[in-house]
Order: sequence, then C-alpha cells, then structure tokens
Amino acid sequence: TDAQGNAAKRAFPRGFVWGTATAAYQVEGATGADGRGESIWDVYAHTPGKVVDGSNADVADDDYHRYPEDIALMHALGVGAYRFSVAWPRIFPDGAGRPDAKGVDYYKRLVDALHAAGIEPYCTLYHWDLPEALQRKGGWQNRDTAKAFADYAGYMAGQLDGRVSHFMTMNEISTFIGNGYGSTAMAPGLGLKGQALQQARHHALLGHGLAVQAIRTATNAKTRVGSAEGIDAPMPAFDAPEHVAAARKAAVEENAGYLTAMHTGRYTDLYLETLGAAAPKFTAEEMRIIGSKTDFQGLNIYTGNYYIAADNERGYEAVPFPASYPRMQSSWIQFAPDALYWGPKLMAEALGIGAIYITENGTSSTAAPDAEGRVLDIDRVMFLRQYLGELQRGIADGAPVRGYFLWSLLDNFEWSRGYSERFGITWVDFATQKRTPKLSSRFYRDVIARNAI
Ligand code: PNW
Repeated sequence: TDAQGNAAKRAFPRGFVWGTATAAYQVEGATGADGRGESIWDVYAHTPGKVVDGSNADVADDDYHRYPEDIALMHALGVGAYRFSVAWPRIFPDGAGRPDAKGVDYYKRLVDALHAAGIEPYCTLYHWDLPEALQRKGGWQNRDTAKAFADYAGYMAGQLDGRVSHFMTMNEISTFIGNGYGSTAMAPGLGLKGQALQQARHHALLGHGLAVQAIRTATNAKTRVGSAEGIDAPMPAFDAPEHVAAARKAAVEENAGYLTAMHTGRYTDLYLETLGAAAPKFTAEEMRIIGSKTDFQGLNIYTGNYYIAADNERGYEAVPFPASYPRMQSSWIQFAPDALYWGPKLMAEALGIGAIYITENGTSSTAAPDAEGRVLDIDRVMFLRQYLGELQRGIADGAPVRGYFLWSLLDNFEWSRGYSERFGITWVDFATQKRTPKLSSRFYRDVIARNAI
C-alpha cells in the first residue's frame, strides 16, 4: 500500500504482459553478415545529409552477435515478453525468390534463446527495412510489393510456427508512408503528393491484409495475428461528455487511412470526400482483404492530440499545442500521459477492438553517464511513471489492454536522428558496445515485480 493506502487500486490485471521492444535495423548491425541483402535504410543512411549525425546502422548495437547478452539484460529486468522484428532482407535478400537459410536460422536461435530465458517472443515482420531490390521496382507504390510481403510473411511465420505466439504484420504504416513516401524524412524519402501517395498507402494496407491471411495459413490455430500501428491518440481536452464524444469521432476520422480501414474494411465517406481526386483506386475485394479479422491490435503511443467539440461537419476540432506545452527531447513527443488513458479506451470503443497491446511507449532523454558512470534519467522515470499510471487507470475503467512493451530495451539507431536521440532504458556506449542499465531500468524492474504502479 502507498501513503493513501490504495495500492490495490493501482495494480495491473493478473497475467498482464510486461515487455520491451526493438526493431531489426535499429539494433542488429551486421548488415553484411551471412546472406543479408541491402535494404532501403542502408541506402538512405549511406546517402550524405540524410541522417543528422552522419551515422548509419552498419554496427548499431551489434545485437546480431550480442543477443545472448541482451536477453540476459531482459531476464534481469523480469520482462515476460520481447517484441523484435525480422529483417526481410535477411530472409529474402532480393525481396522474393530463394530464402537465405542463415538468416532464417538466426531468428530461430534468437527465439529459442528467449524461450530458454522464460521470455515470450512477439514478432513484427516488417519494421521499415524493405529490400532495396523491391524499391527498384517501385516499393509500396507497386501493388506487387503487397503480394511479395505476404509471401515473405507467410514463409517466415511458418518457419517460426509453434515458437512465436504473436505475430505483427507491420510496424506503423502511418509513419513509413507519411515520412518515407509523403516527405523525405525517412527511407526511401520520396516526398510524394496526392493520388500517388494515397496509392502507396493503400498498397501497404493491402500488404497487411494479405499477410494476415498468409500467416494464418502458415501457422497453428493458437497463433495470434495483429499489427503495431502508430495512431493519432485521441484525448478530450478535459473529461466533459461533449469533448469525450468529440475525441471518439476523431478516433475514427483521424485514423481513417490506417486503423479505421483495417478494422472496418472501408474508407469513411468523409475521408474519401476530403481526398477528392487524390483518393486511391481500390476494389471491394481489396477492402475486404484490408479488413481481414485480426486477434489483437498493437498501438504505439508516445503522445496524443487533444480535441474539443465543434459545430462543424466533423463534430470535433483539434486543439493545437502552444509553444509552451511541455515536450521531451524529441520535439514530436509532447508530454501527454492521458494518451495512455484515452487512446486505447476510445480506439477500442470506436472501432470495436477486443484486445490491445501497447506495442511501443517510451521517450528519448539526454541523460548521460555521470562521474560514477551512472545514468540517472529522471525525465524518463517521470514520463514512464505518469504514462503507466494513466494506463492502469484506463484498464481499471475498461480499456482492453493486455500488455505493454517499453521502447526501448537499448539505446539504438533512431532512424534519421541517428544516435543523437537515445530511447533506451539501457545506455549503450557505441564505441565499446558496453551496456549499462539506466535508473529507468531499475524503475521498470520494480513496476514489473509488483505488477503495479
Ligand atoms: C516509432 N513521429 O517511430 C518507431 O516504431 C520506432 O522504430 C522508433 O524508434 C520510435 O517510435 C521512437 O521514435 C516513430 O515523428 C518515429 O511522429 C517518429 C514519429 C512517430 C513514431
């Protein structure tokens, strides 16, 4: 019990899944090892001027070789689950055709080592590292990429069948389409507009739907299939009925190109109307595939957006963040713990989602080793304590959240921010590859041990 004597009220449900998350390109390194093919991120990171600190992920955390040490770190933390991703170019170096046995074998060894440590593997099949060979044929602008993805996803899921209980097709279609196709901030950096951008987005959704079906065909009946999507986490400006209703409408319309389409099998009228001539071309059959039933929805939530009721066609209005609103080191992370209260709750209500995992939550921090080598990242501790407190409150109020994956286990290659933004609860000295758990790691260990906040 805490000072108020209400510890029981702050407990998470029995069996709640506690985990950490990483992604292949951000931690593995070893980009030339075994038969791995080139990915769009190798090309992008090696193009001068793309990554702020001029770095790349050729070595990153060298997790391809050091995974036993990193699993030991997780074992010490007490996590019951680990979310990792498979690098498509390690499995099919050319995107399709003949699989590389050594690449496949690496993930089998990783998964077996996780089980040996009592950690359940949660596997993402696409975390943005498209084989460069497919980019040369148009990447997600080419409808054939959706089919190639489903073939790869089905093959890999079949290889891991029985050893992985939860598969996620893709990570944050919204981010790799928005930043990689809609702007130049991420690979492949195309900066498309209008219909071309919408068509690429539609093909990525189609790839998700086809992959859901391929994974089901390739695995046993107990396997759970979903995706990990970045959402516009809707929050009422404050808890008044009209603003809650407004945020619930925003949940549907602001995610219309992604989660709403995936859970309803259709684009909303308002979405298509707003796009006008830029709307994607699609068939009823494609929409049926995009709406393929999943078993859970992963949500990556770092921040959210506030809404108020409005007298307009949508019935809501977003409240802009003033310059004085508190932010973390990464300028896009507005400190908004209520996103973990309202986000899952309103998305579940609005789209009828039965099971949610928070597949990513966390923050960057500038905290660095002190004279004694300790990393006292009190900003991250504060962030996690507040967000987890709101998550617990949301679950107590009925949000169907089954687990939480902290991003990230390790400092790693933060895409176009290179190594300048560190999201790890473990410090990594990239010169020596030495790992040092930060203060936040001890905090998270305590939360897991007590199953309470
Ligand atoms: C997620 N934004 O990316 C990714 O899934 C991770 O790979 C990444 O390391 C993590 O969040 C931290 O950034 C995002 O600008 C990157 O809104 C950028 C944004 C959102 C998500």
